[in-house]
Amino acid sequence: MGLSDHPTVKRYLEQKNSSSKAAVQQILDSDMLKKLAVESGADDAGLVSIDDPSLADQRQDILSTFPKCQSLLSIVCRLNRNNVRCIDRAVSDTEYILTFHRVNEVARRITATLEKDGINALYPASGFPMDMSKWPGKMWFVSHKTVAQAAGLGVMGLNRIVIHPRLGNFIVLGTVLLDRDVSAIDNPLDYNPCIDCKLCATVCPVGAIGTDGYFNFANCMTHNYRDRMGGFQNWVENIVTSNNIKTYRRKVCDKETVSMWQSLSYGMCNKSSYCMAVCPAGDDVIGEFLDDRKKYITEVVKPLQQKEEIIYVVPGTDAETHVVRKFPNKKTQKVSNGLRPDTIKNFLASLPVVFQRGIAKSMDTVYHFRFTGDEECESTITIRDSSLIVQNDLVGDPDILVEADARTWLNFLAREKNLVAALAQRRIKIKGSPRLMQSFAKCFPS
Ligand code: B12
Repeated sequence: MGLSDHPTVKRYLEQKNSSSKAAVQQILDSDMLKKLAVESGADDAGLVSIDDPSLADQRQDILSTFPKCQSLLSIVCRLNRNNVRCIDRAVSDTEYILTFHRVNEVARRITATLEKDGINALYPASGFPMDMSKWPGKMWFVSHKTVAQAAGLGVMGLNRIVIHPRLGNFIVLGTVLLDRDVSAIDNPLDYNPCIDCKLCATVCPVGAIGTDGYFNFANCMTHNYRDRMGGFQNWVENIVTSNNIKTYRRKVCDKETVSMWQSLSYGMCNKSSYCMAVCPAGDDVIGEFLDDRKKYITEVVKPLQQKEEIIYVVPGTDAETHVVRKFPNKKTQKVSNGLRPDTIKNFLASLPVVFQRGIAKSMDTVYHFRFTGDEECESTITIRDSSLIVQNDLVGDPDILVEADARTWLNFLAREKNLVAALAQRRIKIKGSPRLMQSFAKCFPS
């Protein structure tokens, strides 16, 4: 039997010639897509083109994963507020776990319906799984927040969470990538629903949210995601480096061991997410705050601030100082966040993520780095006025020049290679005061 006589091939050719297939739209009707999203369980939806300028920095990631992508359908699912705000984090975790699943289900339903109609679509997870082969770099190829903003579904507030004009920040986001253009795209909102009350900054136990809009990713992740990714890696290393049960128990208390079990078996749990819990923005949400602010603070904010709990911090971070200063009722536990670059490219990219601006307050130093061996590259790192600038190439006059064999440098960061030995072997060479190296290390603890 030749291929053209095969029953599947025959049916395909018959169908291809039939009128119904010929009617597949080349441009998708936007109202139809949004209706489909709502019928599939979304609370709101919006559309954006892959050519939208705000997606420029992720276009390549998206197209290398789904080369057919022409437009993106952003979807929003509501979170139940009282669960998110509940002092018992298990109650809030239940809401997060179920809503993240719901977004996946909604996106999957939309994708399946479109695929049945001959339209190619693809949905990435709302959160996890992500491409862990990219850890500790960017493991997601679609930033749902950026897509949602471009599609007019909200704007990132001071807490760096997208705030929907009606539902507030109590939303989980998803995206469906579509293989063709749509009849109408949406415009971004013309205002930010964030009311700049700064409650998110006052409630964050690790001080990750600055009142000036600064966000410390690593400090947030170290505490909130203690049971995931880097926190999990640190737990495994605690097991490996414990030669008996007493040592393990000194490093990890029983509560933490069972918490890890819970996250692994039931779904990811968060240690905080308080920034989302206290946000009063959004038409459906703001009433409680505006009607009686004192009551709102007493009922929503204070219980989270006053909660006695363990806060996970990397020693020497701004987070450690913050807990001691602002939350004497909370206890810090010193941990590693597991963020350990495996390439020089990752090392340079991770610097803004782990930078501790409070520690860098009095610094004014230009570092030149020249890497040789496995990865040859040059970079200028300027730490000045509590801020960090990472540039390619050697720019300006440095206060210190560090020349390092790339592999040796990464092993040193992973604490597998001693700096003194590396200096003696001339695998790392320093021209400048070694004190500046110490100050550098203090700005990027992990
Ligand atoms: C990475 C990530 C995090 C990181 C960084 C958060 C951040 N602000 O970017 C951490 C671990 C800290 C985090 C925490 C939380 N997250 Co989160 N997270 C993501 C993820 C995967 C990508 C975020 C993103 O788009 N960043 C890019 C741009 C838009 O943001 P940015 O602030 O400029 O980006 C910086 C960081 O991403 C950072 N960065 C780069 N590489 C790396 C690598 C690592 C390891 C880290 C930590 C950071 C980092 O550098 C970027 C440039 O400055 C998305 C899911 C997705 N696929 O989109 C969910 C998402 C943003 N998270 C979400 C939520 C709900 C949370 C939490 C409340 C925890 C929870 N309960 O799930 C907290 C809130 C913290 C906060 N105030 O932002 C929701 C937000 C929903 C909304 N309404 O906006 C999303 C959209 C998931 C979803 N499907 O809804 N998250």
